[in-house]
Amino acid sequence: MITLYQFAPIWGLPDLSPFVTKLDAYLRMVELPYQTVRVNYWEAPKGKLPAIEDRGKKLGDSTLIIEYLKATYGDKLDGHLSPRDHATALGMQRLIEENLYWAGTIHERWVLHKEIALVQYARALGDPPPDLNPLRESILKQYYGQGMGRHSSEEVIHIAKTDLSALSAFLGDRLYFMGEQPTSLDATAYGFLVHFLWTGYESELNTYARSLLNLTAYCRRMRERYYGANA
Ligand SMILES: N[C@@H](CCC(=O)N[C@@H](CS)C(=O)NCC(=O)O)C(=O)O
Repeated sequence: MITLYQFAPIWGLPDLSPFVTKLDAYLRMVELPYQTVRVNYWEAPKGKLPAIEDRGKKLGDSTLIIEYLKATYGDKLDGHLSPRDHATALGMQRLIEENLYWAGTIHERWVLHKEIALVQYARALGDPPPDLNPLRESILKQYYGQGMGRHSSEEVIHIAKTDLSALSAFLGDRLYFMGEQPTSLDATAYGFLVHFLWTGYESELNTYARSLLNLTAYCRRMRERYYGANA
């Protein structure tokens, strides 16, 4: 059975990391049996989570893992997409994972409201809660290196809202991000959007995300389909 290495569940979500939530959603979407195991991120193959172990191999990076799962177990979700649709889906995935992640998740949890990570994450991770200040230092360096950390908070929130609006406009009134059928882009979209919609804290960005009603309806639809009606 596949082992999914994770940080820890929080706020009723499968994990505190949107990348882990994405992979958890993907595994459910393709109905591959898996077990979750909590580990220290520095023990993971790339020093980040998620990671998996399967058939004696350990792999890191959610996107490379999904490529491996497709190659090993077949591609149940994306086979019908044209090369152009694949390219569009990849662009949307990168928007979410490479931009919205930094402007939304990282900025909110480690910069703007640092107690979310230092207190809420720490509590979820263990008793006694670990000191996450060293990780925060490392994340702040990554945030600056990525470039988002050079903007003011007002600018970063503006950037994140622009991404969320684009996602809402792209989804429109379709059931899933690439049409009437779920694709692997939905694992990313769901995995990241629930981290704005269904968190245990309030913020300007969460309020904005919740005002985009098609995104909320979409996440409910995904949750009902893959996590059960009462999830
Ligand atoms: N590209 C990676 C990103 C994973 C990632 O950034 N994970 C974060 C948590 S959301 C992490 O493990 N951070 C620890 C660190 O940066 O030291 C993927 O798709 O899995």
